[in-house]
Amino acid sequence: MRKLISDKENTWCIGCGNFGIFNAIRKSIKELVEEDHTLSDFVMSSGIGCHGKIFDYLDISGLYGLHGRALASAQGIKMANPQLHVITFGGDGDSLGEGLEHTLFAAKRNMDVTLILHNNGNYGLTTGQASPLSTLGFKGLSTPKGNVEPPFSAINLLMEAGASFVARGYSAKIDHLSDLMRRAILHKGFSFIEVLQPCVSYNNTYELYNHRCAIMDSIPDNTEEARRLALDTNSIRLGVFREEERPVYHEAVASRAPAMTIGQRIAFLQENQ
Ligand SMILES: Cc1ncc(C[n+]2csc(CCOP(=O)(O)OP(=O)(O)O)c2C)c(N)n1
Ligand code: SF4
Repeated sequence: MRKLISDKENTWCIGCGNFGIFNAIRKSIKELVEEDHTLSDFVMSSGIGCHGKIFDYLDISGLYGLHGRALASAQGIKMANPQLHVITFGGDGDSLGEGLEHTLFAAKRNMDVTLILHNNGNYGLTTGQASPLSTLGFKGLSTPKGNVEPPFSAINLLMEAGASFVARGYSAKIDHLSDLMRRAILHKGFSFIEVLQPCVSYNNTYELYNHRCAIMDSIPDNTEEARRLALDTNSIRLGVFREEERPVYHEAVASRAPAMTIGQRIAFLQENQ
């Protein structure tokens, strides 16, 4: 496990839910490496924000994206080398505000990458502005009298866009979250995990989640039932909402064009610059 921690100083606030996400992904990767993977099978991209600092702390290869553009980088990486498991870390502002279009289209085309959404319900790094997932009434720097916009349902939005694996975890339930991450990484197609992540400085939701989160025993029977469960705020469901197989983008593209090795691709790009 120690191998997966870089030597960079960690500046997340003490108690931040990002630590749980960090520990869960390390656990998933460690287990996969102990089975039949190597560390070089995994690559990450991240957005900009407190969540994005995971890029500095997690010792695997990757690319630090621009704000909202982490999935654009991830898709490029996957197209260039389909053998890799590409894991993207995004914030609720990053992936559903600045980068919403990349998120929806990656899900629509069933790009074979994983998006782990650190949902802390605000823009943490820039000190507490409202995000697309901030709750009604959320008080922060940009909404001192309370947020008047209802939030998106991240789960329902991604199901509607076409994500083939959709799940929700909680950063304080590390074993459960790590299992979800493992399933998401191994899933062939676009996999999305909304992680409920308390931000102790601007949106401390530990008490709410500790009381209301409930792990589902099984995947809902159909999309309608999944949607209904995803919206329940009294019993906040954790687990997999959808897991299905459908054609993935890089294979669909490859089936229409002769396959090229990475070397041939680079030569092709250089010749056609
Ligand atoms: C294009 C662009 N717009 C705005 C910013 C400023 N900015 C940096 S981080 C951030 C908010 C990040 O919020 P979120 O994605 O929810 O991540 P968190 O910090 O909460 O983990 C913003 C607005 C930026 N860096 N780039
Ligand atoms: S501001 Fe919030 S999200 Fe950012 S490190 Fe601190 S607790 Fe975590």
